[in-house]
Amino acid sequence: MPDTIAAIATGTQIAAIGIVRLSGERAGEIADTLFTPQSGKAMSASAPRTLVYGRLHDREGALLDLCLCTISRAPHSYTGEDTVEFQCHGSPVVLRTLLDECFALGARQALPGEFTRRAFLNGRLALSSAEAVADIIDAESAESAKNAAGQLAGALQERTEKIYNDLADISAHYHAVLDYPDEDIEPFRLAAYQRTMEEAHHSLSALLATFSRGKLMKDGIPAAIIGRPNAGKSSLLNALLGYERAIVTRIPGTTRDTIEEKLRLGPLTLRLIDTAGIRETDDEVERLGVARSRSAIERAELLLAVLDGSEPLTEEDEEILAAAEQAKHALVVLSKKDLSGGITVETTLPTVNVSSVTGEGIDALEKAIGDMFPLPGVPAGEILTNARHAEAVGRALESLRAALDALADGATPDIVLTESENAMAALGELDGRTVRQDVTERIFSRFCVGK
Ligand SMILES: Nc1nc2c(ncn2[C@@H]2O[C@H](COP(=O)(O)OP(=O)(O)OP(=O)(O)O)[C@@H](O)[C@H]2O)c(=O)[nH]1
Ligand SMILES: [Mg+2]
Repeated sequence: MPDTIAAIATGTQIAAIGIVRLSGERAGEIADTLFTPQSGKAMSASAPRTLVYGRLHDREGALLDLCLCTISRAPHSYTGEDTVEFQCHGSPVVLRTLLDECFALGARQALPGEFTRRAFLNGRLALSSAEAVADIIDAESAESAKNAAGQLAGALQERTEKIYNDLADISAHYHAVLDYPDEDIEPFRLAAYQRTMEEAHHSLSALLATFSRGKLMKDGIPAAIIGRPNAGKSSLLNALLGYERAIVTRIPGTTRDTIEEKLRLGPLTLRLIDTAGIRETDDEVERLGVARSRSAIERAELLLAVLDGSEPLTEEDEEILAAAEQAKHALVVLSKKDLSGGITVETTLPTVNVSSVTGEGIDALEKAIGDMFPLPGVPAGEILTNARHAEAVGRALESLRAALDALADGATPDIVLTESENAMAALGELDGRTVRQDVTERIFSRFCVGK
């Protein structure tokens, strides 16, 4: 068992409960020194995976807290090693003192993600499940958290493992025929291989198709509010957020810089970006702002094109409409519905009339945005959200396609075999069985300390 690591698992804020966890050879011995169960028995003699009430004290016996402690024995623990968790009152001071006592007794500070890394290295978690631990912690919506929970429970692994095993069967058969030509082994079953690989290709293509939506689910949807000066962009930002985030005046050119705020809309997380009104200007600051607006348009997944609904369209409005029509997703927002002089706009884009002053139309706008980004109709856990996973699935698909082409062309068996094994290697990177060590190190270094 490697050295013993310790960390505060619950952060540094004051809270009702705070947890210090230990993993490694000395975990039990440290618990015995610092914790006395009410029963009088040693903690290391307590039943594993059971909460034990008692007195937490320092090495000299001075009382630190009354708390709960639980011990798990290798390999039946999260990390696969002996582990101890102290559930104390959530006082940062108590937790820090306890941690220092653990260090004095031979534990060392855990690195970011080190508990989960040990769980992976000890075969307790597939790599894709270990990554889902970070995703569930970082999730910004219930849907995102549910998908991460599904992946934590092995949804991706199950899906890819079946394909991996089918390909491994093909591979084994190929090797048997090629390596032992004299034995009485059934000859190649090319039609069956083809069917298996077609099915695998189909399943992985469907999985990869979820990634574009999955990425937006995980990272949020960059949504730029664009329009000419005074169109009502900042007012719309404020109305959507529900508070006065951006300065609003009747002077055109009020917003000079982009302003970004997160907005939760049911299952969606928008990264709303208010921009400087786009126009030709001699003012240097405003010109820089307009350049930022244009770059926000480039980066946005969704454009909210705001047109002043109380005034006739201008040339600048036409330019905004043209940009929106080019975008991946866009909505036209006709602002200032409460004022008279309503205009109509000819566009194929969905159009919503709103008043940021009265709030009229804001619900309809939110609904229209939601309708643009439906979730893929697949079980939780089967939406790809991780670029590393998508990249590996993409490579597996390329190799499968090459293997299928080789089969169809009547190529020599070794070509089919090589491509099929390349596909297996790519799939193995998902659950971690064929992943390079520097890749796993990079993955776990992004975790928080204590996880
Ligand atoms: N009556 C009414 N006035 C509005 C509405 N939305 C915005 N306005 C007014 O229009 C003017 C410009 O609003 P802003 O939200 O600052 O417009 P903007 O598009 O951000 O303007 P710039 O930052 O200059 O590009 C202000 O006087 C707002 O009060 C609305 O729904 N109804
Ligand atoms: Mg503004």
